[in-house]
Amino acid sequence: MIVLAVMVFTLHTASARQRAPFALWYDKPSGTTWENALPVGNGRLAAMVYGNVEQDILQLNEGTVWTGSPNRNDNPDALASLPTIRQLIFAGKQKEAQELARKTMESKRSHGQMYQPVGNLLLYFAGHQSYSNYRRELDIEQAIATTSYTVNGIQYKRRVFASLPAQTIVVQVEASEAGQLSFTAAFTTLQKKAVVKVNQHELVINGLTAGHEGVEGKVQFNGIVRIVTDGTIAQAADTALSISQARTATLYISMATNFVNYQDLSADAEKRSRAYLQVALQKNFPQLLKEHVAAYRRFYDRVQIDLGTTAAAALPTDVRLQNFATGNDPQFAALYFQYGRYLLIASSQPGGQPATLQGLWNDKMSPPWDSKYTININTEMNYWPAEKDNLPEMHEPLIQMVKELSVTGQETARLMYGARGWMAHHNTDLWRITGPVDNIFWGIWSMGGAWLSLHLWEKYLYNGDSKYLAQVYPVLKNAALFFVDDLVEDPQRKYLVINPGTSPENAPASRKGVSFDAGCTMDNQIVFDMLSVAIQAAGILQQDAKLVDTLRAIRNRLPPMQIGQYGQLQEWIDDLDDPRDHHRHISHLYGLFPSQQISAYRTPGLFGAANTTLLQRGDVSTGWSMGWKVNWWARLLDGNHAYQLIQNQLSPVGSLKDGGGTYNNLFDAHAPFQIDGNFGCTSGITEMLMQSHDGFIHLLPALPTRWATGSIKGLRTRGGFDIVEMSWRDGRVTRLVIKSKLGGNCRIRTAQALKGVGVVLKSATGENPNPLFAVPAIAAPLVSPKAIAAGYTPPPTVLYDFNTVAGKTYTLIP
Ligand code: FUC
Repeated sequence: MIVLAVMVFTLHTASARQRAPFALWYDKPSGTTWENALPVGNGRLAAMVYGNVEQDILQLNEGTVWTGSPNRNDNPDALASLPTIRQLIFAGKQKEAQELARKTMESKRSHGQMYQPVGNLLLYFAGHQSYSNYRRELDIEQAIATTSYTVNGIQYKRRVFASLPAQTIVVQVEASEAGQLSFTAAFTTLQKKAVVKVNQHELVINGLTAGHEGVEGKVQFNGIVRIVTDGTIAQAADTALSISQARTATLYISMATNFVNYQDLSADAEKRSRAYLQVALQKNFPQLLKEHVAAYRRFYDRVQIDLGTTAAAALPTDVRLQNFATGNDPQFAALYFQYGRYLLIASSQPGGQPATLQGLWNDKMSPPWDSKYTININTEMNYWPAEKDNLPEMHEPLIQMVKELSVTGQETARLMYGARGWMAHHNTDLWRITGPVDNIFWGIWSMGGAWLSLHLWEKYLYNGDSKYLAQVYPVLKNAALFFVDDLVEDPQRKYLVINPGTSPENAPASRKGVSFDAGCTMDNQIVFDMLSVAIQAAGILQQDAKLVDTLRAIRNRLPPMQIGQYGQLQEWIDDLDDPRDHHRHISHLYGLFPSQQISAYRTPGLFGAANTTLLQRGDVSTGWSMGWKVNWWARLLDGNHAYQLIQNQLSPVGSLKDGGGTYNNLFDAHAPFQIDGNFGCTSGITEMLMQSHDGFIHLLPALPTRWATGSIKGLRTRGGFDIVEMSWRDGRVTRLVIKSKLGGNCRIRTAQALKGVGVVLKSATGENPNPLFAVPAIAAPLVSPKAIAAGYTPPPTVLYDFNTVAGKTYTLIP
């Protein structure tokens, strides 16, 4: 153990000069650009490290510093007007329905509260105007941000990390010679109701967040920066400390609030913050560093990826970003993949809040879309990598939020829709609001609760843990129960539909500005999945047999997916799609990803239609939309098109016409910064290499020519298997090592012949009997007479099956 710890430490010291293969690094400071700064975080505390030489900035966040206080935002007038709204929509008067809903359904209270920063820690280094040997980096193998440079022959180094075990952000500033380190530390904040003071060797901030949209601000927050040094400390101003004649100084940054949960603000912020600080102060910098690196690596080290390395990998990160779309830098994609895993570990930890639109990193008092939770795609996207990229613990804050929404959303279901169960509209926040948010065009969408609930089920498909399933079952059941009461019969077609519904944020070209409709494709798909999941979960747990019969009967009456006049998958129940529509939301392709309703092997017609739709919508778009497209092209088994999207997404912001891209710190750009695209693309890269949604583990389903040779270790699959190792050369698997965690049969799809080492592979057909690969049967698609979509014939593959024993590892070779 001790030997290992020493090794880790020396390795790190070496990496300050020689770059770690998985690091972001730059030869210039960030200046004043936040999107140049480097993020660290422990799921609760976060800092953006600018690495400026003379005046460094650490912009600080704590995950529960939000405006407002416990509140609800339902509109109680909705229920009385619902029958009229429904009738108008069925009568083709969508516009009138929407206008009525503007009065009766739109929230007259909060449209969501804002996630806000605590403040900035500023470090002034007098006399450091001219420097040499400058370098700043974020080593994502160890989660440490380092800035180093030389002034007058003295080397200076600053290291910053956000420690999970110590619950503090730790900064170490050092000079290569004794007595040569002098700087001033100050705390600033944009918060209006905050006071900064100096308390001996500490800077202390205490504040109260603001009110917003009529909801009083009641979050009290505290931050303490304690400085420990071998030099001298003196008060420099009302709000600043100066350190002089030192060799090193360690800054312990502690932050906390009075937030206990979405309905309880009874904690003592300063007491909490001091308690964290006291624990951290027991340890010195090397001890804190060692335990931080060990805690981080427990998650990070589970997955390793190698897509090949070219000379381009030696260049600074911003230069690699400039060159990526036109060059050959496969390691950059691997770095971006691991950066997604880094960001999830840093922004989402058990006991904390889920990653917001900006993860845990926000410097603005009024951030874009409040930096809250947009649950009609963005929040779900944040968690796509969690299970498959071996970070299931990071999924927990989302699961906890869904459990809480299943409580607050009951009142919304009852009050606004007269329904049992629970629901949420298209946004939520720290207070778990479930009423509609924003203008009526966007806000009336009833699927937020159900889509999020499907994450709870997805976790089960990976862990096979029926105790866990029993614990989350009430959430799943009640999300389905909402639909039992809320679906209504379409008088003409006789289907059961959601009315009013929308295809998120889009409207047919013929009904500009009117999103309201009934039986929208994505609504049908999510209802289908939610009912299927509740049916399967009830079956496994042997509960609610009568309800299951009801759910089955309802599911049989949902509208099937339809193929329209341009060969496209229809977005609406009528064939209204415009093939020139390039809208960033392509919600009806939910059925292709993340859902498994559209499959190359089970539904070739729909698969062809999905392909047509995606071609019509085009490639370049906002960052998160491009991230989703990487997953879609992977599911469409087109690795080179998926790679094209990665090239688009990893283009410098401003270089794509009408699109997002990537900032120098590799944050995804909507633009502005939104972290969803980072996570979406990480998920997409995984889907290119391995998929497990369709009743089998598909090896290299969408490998681009650029990644002909490589390996990946540590991915997880549905069914309870770990891909211990998958190596490939010239596009063909050379070795697959797979660990069975739960036993049961394992089914593999591959484009080549494989044989088992000490295990006999049978060729397989039909449904996979392993219940953790459960793929619900779906209704046959409706193909309109005018449809031009050709069915799709997938490239030839073989399907193998073998029995496994829990805990055993199996090797397959060509
Ligand atoms: C949805 C998207 C926007 C943005 C916002 C946060 O409204 O349509 O593009 O991502 O969420």
